[in-house]
Amino acid sequence: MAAMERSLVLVKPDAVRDGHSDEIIGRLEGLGLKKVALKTLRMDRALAEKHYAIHREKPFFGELVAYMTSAPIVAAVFEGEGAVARIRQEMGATDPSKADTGTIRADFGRDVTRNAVHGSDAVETAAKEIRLFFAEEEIA
Ligand code: D4T
Repeated sequence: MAAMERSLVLVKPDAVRDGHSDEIIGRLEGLGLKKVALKTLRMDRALAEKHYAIHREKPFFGELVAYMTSAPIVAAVFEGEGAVARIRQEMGATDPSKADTGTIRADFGRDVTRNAVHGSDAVETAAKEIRLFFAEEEIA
């Protein structure tokens, strides 16, 4: 049986602005995962650089940080068995044009940067990411 896990989900600026955040969060709740934290915020540069620190040397880092700080996002923590992998499956491939039909990125992503959603890629990453966005007292 898959272990109880937490994952950080970010609904990215275009998806929030287009009014898709409730639908995206709802699809994840529909997997049977528990939403234990939720907030809308505008990421500042320092937060975006920490969240994407692993990509610092990548050619797209500057564009990614500029994008993620360009407008409000919705951040959520989901909890459940196998939450990390199940959320990533529901999100679809990084490039929306390659994402499976019916996935969040296929339905709401525009391109590889404006790809609608972020989900933690591992349990250890999730713990670090969640700490960047939420105080423990903000998580149910
Ligand atoms: P995250 O981590 O946001 O859930 O995305 P993925 O795990 O699916 O994708 P990733 O780590 O390869 O990329 C992280 C983040 O960078 C953006 N990106 C990626 C971008 O802006 N331009 C690019 O060329 C690539 C490859 C999208 C997700």
